[in-house]
Amino acid sequence: MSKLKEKLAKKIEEHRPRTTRLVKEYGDVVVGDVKISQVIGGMRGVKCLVTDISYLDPYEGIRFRGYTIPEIMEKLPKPEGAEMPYVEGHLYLLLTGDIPTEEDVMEVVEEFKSRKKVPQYVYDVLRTMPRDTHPMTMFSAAILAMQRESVFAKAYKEGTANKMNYWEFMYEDVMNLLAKLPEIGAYIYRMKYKGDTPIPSNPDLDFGADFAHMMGIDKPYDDVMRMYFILHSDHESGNVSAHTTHLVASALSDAYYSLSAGLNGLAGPLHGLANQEVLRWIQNLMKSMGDRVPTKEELEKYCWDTLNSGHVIPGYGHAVLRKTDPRYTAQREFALKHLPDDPLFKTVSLLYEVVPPILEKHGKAKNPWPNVDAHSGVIQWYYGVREYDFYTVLFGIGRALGVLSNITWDRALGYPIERPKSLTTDMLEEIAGIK
Ligand code: CMX
Repeated sequence: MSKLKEKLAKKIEEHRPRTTRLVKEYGDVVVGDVKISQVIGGMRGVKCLVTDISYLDPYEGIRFRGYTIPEIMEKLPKPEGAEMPYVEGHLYLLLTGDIPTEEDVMEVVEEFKSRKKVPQYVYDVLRTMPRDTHPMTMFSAAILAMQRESVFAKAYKEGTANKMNYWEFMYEDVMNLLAKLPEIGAYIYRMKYKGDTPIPSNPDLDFGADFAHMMGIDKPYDDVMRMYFILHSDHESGNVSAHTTHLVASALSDAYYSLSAGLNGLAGPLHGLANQEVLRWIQNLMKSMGDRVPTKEELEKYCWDTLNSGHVIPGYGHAVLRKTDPRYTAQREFALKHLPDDPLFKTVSLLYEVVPPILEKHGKAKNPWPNVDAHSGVIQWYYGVREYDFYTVLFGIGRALGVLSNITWDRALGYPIERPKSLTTDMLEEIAGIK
């Protein structure tokens, strides 16, 4: 057993009595009321999920296992000469709750290396799809195609899996799957956009560096991607990709089925696809200006035109956050250091000044501030990844770290199949006293 798995086993043993006690002794304690507006309104704010992996405070933003983004960037071990931490160290933290030592991280790096070979049939599946298929469809299909590899599904079928050891099989699937995602993502990119010239994985490189290598992009893109994958990893359990992955896994579907489903949710324009939408939206504007940075007045007009035509301003607003997303801030700081004079970055910075007061005046969005997607595309664009349809795949590789850690813990803590109750409109009218 790997040291990470051993540590996880210990953490799970320690944690299980807490969950059992809450259910058995305090199961009837009321957590909160649910209003009709929440029942109809996408369950906003209803407290009905548990995760210890990340917590999203509306004003402070995300904390991973209790650590803010700046703390994560400072405390996690980094490769020599790198600005950003190992992605593998972040996974260690998400799974165990502990900051890993350099040695702990190197073990995960080695574990990934031993699991990263992608089966040939995955490439065959990708190659049979029409080349203009959206890269998120390809990414999700590749993951689903690998379901036959699931050790969880095999153990369940053979009867060796039970409620106490489900997590051990889930862990194996999770590690096998995560190790392969950079190669699948980069393969889709090079096949689709770079004249079908995939670059083989370099077995000596860590997660972020190997991804940059397979994309064919030089330093500091390895650091860009380490930052990117870490920032996008987890955002509590209620967002569409996390919740879907958790929900599907609650039926004891394995990690392949669950992640593929979660990614299909990430592919929606109100969720992960917003980073593609931001770039498309800004590019349309810049094209109409002859590729120059628009003035503040021009940007204001463009924002109002967007709103008045009934569309959202992509990259702004959030269901939970009520301030600038710290994931936006982290990327902005990187951009200020590495690409301060880039025209696209200048436009994004100008939008940061222009959009919040407009959304406030517009009076609909509860949060006028930028979210992570407002910034992600600009940095990719600067380093040469200009095919913005691909951006959500990058988000998906990062998001997999969080949602797969979560479903490992879901199985460890014996969370049951999810099944909220529906009401009819008649019933709601009766509750409201109007029927
Ligand atoms: N531009 C224009 N209108 C917006 C808006 C924006 N950026 N954000 C919210 N609104 C509108 C909503 O569409 C809604 O309008 P209606 O009452 O007409 O339906 C109203 O303001 C209230 O919405 P809200 O409670 O503030 O926001 P929600 O929790 O319903 O939705 C989100 C959150 C992110 C989907 C929404 O802010 C949005 O559509 N933003 C633009 C897309 C985006 O950036 N998505 C990425 C989010 C991060 C991620 O998941 O990746």
